[in-house]
Amino acid sequence: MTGTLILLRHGQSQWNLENRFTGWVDVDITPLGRLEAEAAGRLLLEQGIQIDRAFVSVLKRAIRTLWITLDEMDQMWVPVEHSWKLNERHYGALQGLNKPETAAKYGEDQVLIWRRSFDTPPPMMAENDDGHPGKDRRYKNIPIEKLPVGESLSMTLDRVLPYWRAQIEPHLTAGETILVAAHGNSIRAIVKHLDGMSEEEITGLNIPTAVPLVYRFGEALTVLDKRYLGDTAAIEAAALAVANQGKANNE
Ligand code: DG2
Repeated sequence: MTGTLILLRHGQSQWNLENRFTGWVDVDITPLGRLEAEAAGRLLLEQGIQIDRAFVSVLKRAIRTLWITLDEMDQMWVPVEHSWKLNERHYGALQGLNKPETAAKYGEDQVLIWRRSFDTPPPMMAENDDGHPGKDRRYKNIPIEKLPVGESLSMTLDRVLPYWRAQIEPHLTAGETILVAAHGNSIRAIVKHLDGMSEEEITGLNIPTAVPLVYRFGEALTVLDKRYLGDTAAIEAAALAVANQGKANNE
């Protein structure tokens, strides 16, 4: 048998709570999000999981979730690599908007296309927007033309996958246990790849906050099995709640 992968979406963020499109905006997790991250750590600890290495985006909701989870496991010493390639999809001009209000204005079908279609990007962020990633010091070493101003899931996959193959896969092949702390859509991109999901199938996948998703791999990184840790009914309800965040009456 080869390695083990744990995919972990961050705990509830302030904008998850307010139901706003977040993307690359660097919002923190809420007190509930911290509790969720602690619970994720306890679940991993109960399974006796020993992390060899962690990977995380450069957004604080994922970073803090990783810290809290590793702290709960008393494994804060593990090497951690940060990369913008694991960031949430860039939600373009939608960033900051309230999801139900956007659904009331443009229609639930349009919001569903923006949130869950595979290859329709959101409206792009203006190049002179104050929130343009080119104005953010953490991205200063990345050529400006590589910085997104709005991404579909397909575009997110195109940046995540080369990073996955080059930086993460070799450690799984070497038999390590890897924790990846990231975001709803950067995780959906990885799951689409690992599960060989079609563009149609991936539209129905919603990732709940801070629930460890554990993959075990066999030879040539074939997936032996995958499972969420925790109470199945609660996890299904949490995934449904994520799906419903784009409904017009979901305040
Ligand atoms: C959410 C996902 O990202 O939103 O950017 O609003 O995982 O960083 O909270 P996350 C956002 P949906 O695609 O589920 O609307």
